[in-house]
Amino acid sequence: MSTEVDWVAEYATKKILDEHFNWHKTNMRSMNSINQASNYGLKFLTFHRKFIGKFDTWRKKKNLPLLVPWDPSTPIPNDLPHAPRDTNNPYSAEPRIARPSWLTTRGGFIRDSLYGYKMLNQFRTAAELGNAIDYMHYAMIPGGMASWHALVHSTIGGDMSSPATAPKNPIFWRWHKFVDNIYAAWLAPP
Ligand SMILES: [Cu+2]
Repeated sequence: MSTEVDWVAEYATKKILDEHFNWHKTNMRSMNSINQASNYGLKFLTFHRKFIGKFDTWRKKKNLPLLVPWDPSTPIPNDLPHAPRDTNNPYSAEPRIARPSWLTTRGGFIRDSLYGYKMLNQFRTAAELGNAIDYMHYAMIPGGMASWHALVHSTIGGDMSSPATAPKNPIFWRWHKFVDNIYAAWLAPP
């Protein structure tokens, strides 16, 4: 019986990995302050939507179930083993990878660090939403924190820590499905 791991292994060819790597190479996240007005976030959301959508098209043709989202506050499902990976329970290693309240319709007390918004429907454009999800990784700035998107990737580690290899790890696809569902919720508020 084939599993999700087999489907990803078959689908994530060098061509697919290169497509993802080249996109990230040509669309560099800009610095925090510049990012506030940048269109990067829109491109980030639309590229990844198309990228995972093509995988679903492939799956549909083979009569396989479509991608389901993975919530980073839950352990990586047991049916998705993959090496190399630093942890199968990234949330216990780094609780800040949970979906921030500013990415929910209900909202909360914490503000996103680019615009200061407290809930999903405060984002005025998809560009703002994408920028807030994936602003520049600030490893090099004292006290700075990686964007939510980058933090999930780096906490899982291994293949997930580089855009050249991330799509090899089956959790990549479910993680990006989760991000895409947030984008969908912003596009069509309930
Ligand atoms: Cu990516």
